[in-house]
Amino acid sequence: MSTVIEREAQFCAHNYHPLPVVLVKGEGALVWDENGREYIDMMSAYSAVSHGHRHPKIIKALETQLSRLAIVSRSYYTDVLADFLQYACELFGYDKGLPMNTGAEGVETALKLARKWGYTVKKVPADKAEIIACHNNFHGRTITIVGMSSEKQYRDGFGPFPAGFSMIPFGDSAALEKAITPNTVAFIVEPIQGEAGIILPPAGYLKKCAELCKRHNVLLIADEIQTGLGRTGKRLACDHEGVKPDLLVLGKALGGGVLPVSLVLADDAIMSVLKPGDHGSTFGGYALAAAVGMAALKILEEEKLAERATVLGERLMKGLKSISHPALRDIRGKGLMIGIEINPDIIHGRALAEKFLQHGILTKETHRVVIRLAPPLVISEALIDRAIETIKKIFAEVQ
Ligand code: IF1
Repeated sequence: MSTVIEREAQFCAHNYHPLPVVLVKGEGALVWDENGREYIDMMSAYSAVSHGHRHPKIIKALETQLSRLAIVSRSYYTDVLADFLQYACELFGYDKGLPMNTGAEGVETALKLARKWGYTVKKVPADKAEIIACHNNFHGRTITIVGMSSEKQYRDGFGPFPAGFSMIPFGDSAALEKAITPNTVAFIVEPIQGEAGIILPPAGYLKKCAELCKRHNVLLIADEIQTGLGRTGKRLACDHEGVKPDLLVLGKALGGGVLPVSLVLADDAIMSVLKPGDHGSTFGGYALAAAVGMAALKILEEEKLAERATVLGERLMKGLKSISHPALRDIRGKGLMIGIEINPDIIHGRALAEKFLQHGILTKETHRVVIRLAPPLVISEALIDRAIETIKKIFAEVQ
């Protein structure tokens, strides 16, 4: 009788290389495998589970809505979408939101809005709109988005790519100024680069980029799909610099750890370029998503998840920085978005992630040399301390 792992390997495309564990239950910051073994989740499904696994208020909102209506499509109104979008617009200070599902769909929506705004408002010549992105960005996996990626593996075999995209070094505002042309309609950036290995830009970088975008009539698109919703210790990572992007893209944790929910927020000057039928999605803004998205935002505020990320992030960072080991190259991050960079000559990221697993911690390496630590923002101090003690033990074992 083949195991679950063997059958997933047989019937699922091999587009991932999962760690050797079969997870069956989650609660808060803990998950359990098929043998009943407990793990501290320090990955939160790539920051989609900031509210913790199966947050009671998320489950309640989902079950309540599910008992009434799941989806009718945006061909009709429902009694929950306006509540969700009004709450989001008032919370983040925008006129309107365009609801989608995955982060990539949110990014694609922002790119389309920027291009159409470029042609109808900025009067860029037809099909000449240019969008600037950063080297080592990660904005999703669609052909357009990997077309503006510098990561070879994300592009190989998927060309040709759409025109109208250029890339500049992350963290260098002078490079942005040089790259802007009269046809530039937008600059898209992650306030902290996640997949690239938790890369923080120099202080003031985002503010400088916002000023340059304003000066050159270029839209600033902030991809806060991973950094947003409290993860870095503020409601949005842009809040650390008081930057208000023209287009704000949210995702991951907006789905409360149960559904894919993404959202693009903008003011009417931009949103009004879209007419009925210009853009859409079967599930975008459906009743379940609106109910869960509303609950996710309310919990963010009521349980002060951003403040928790600051306090618990400092505790975790302090504990990690007390570890000294030749394999440790750098420990960096903001709030509860932390990366441990290691020397791959001593131990590879994957091997270290497997050691973490053996010691009861779920995490994942990125680019072989960074272990990402991003637990649910609801994690307790006790579990943070247990994770620190465990990580100390792990490094004590690494030769
Ligand atoms: C994979 C990365 C994390 C994202 C940002 C948009 C998206 C993501 C800043 C797209 C998604 C996920 C995708 C997942 C692995 C994971 C990841 F390593 F790929 F980059 F988290 F760091 N913007 N990130 O981080 O959102 O369409 O996935 O909902 O593709 O392997 P999505």
